[in-house]
Amino acid sequence: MRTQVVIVGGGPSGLLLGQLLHKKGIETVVLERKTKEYVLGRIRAGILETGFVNLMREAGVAERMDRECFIHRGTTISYENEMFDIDFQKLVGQSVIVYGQTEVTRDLYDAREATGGKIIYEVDNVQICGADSDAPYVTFTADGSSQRIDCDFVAGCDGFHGVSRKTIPDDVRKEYEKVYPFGWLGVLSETPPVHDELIYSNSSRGFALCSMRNENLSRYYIQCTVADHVEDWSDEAFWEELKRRVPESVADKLVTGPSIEKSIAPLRSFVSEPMRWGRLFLCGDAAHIVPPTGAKGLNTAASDVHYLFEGLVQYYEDKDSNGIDTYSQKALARIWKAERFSWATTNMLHRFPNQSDFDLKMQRAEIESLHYNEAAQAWFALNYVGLPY
Ligand code: RFL
Ligand code: PHB
Repeated sequence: MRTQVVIVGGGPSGLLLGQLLHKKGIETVVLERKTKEYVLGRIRAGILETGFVNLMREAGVAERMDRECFIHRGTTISYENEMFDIDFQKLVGQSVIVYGQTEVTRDLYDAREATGGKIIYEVDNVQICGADSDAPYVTFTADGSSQRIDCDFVAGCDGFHGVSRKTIPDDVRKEYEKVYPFGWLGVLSETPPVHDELIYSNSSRGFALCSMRNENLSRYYIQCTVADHVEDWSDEAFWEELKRRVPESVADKLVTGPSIEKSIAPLRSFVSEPMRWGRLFLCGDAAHIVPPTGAKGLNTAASDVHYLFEGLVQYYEDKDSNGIDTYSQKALARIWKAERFSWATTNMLHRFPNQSDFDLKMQRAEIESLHYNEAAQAWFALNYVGLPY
């Protein structure tokens, strides 16, 4: 089999890239390790930047998103019983939207199926070969047989645990990593959200986040230890702990109910450089991870997709390789800023083991600076709504 671009990974990065390229008449094959149902079962991101929204529109897959999403003009931060709003619209003239990653992925799968784009599910033993030559190819097993696809380029969109990044030789690749000594325990419940904006809460018992998907679907998170297991947390224990970590006025309003999903995510900052090796390009979680505190993971994946899409179109339409040659540099410049923001918000809002009294005072001073200083709020807002591409 032959195609122009093999996309390894059928998560949001791979599917969005595939759809954008399809609109330009560039042929792709997507290889996905799991089933479609499995990918759609993962509950992840909720907040999308304008850049992401624009890419969905450009790909022609924004109709349901534009109809069903919720616009968020700002966000709320709390510390103990204090609460304040950061009004993005007023400060930087932009908003974000709430539209779940599950829905984004569903829309992208529907579009790919409607346009007859090829996706091969449940692939195994994916190997990217000849990426440093002019004739790359990908081998894998599917339906019990070994297969090979020859191509011009390979897009490695296979997430943090994929094979693409590891295809880049050790002496070329440099990885930067910070693992945090805690995780997030998340619950999805069919209850009305407790507040009209998201609440990011710093409390002496640890971080909490009140988020949502729609008027009757709430998403809550609490900081937990790395040793915690989902089975150790009954719904009742989760709600009790959440109530202790938000201001009393919020706890009093909280509507609880059975969880329909409960999971623990570890927190990590990670960047792998470079994001290109020959004809292989890394995109999204395959190249970088942020802790979810800044809501940047899927949004940085989207900026990679944007730069790679532009580069590939320039290559095919204008026979100009400048875009793909500068891909890694452009993508990384934006990613490091999102890494910094995610790391800084994580530091500001979580409790760390062995935090000294001095460390706690510093954290408090940082939150108060944000509370009472409009310039600090504008800086936060600029990063939260997303830096320009
Ligand atoms: P994904 O989603 O991991 O998809 C990769 C796909 O590749 C497949 N795969 C392979 N396929 C073929 N061969 C192989 N060898 C393969 N190995 C893996 C996998 O099965 C999968 O389908 O990566 P992608 O597409 O780069 O998308 C990244 C986003 O999923 C991720 O950054 C976000 O979910 C992060 N994130 C958030 N991002 C935001 O922008 N805003 C948020 O509000 C936000 N909240 C979150 C989050 C992530 C969370 N967790 C669980 C880590 C909240 C949480 C709790
Ligand atoms: C979510 O709704 O899942 C969510 C929202 C904001 C974040 C992280 C996760 O920062």
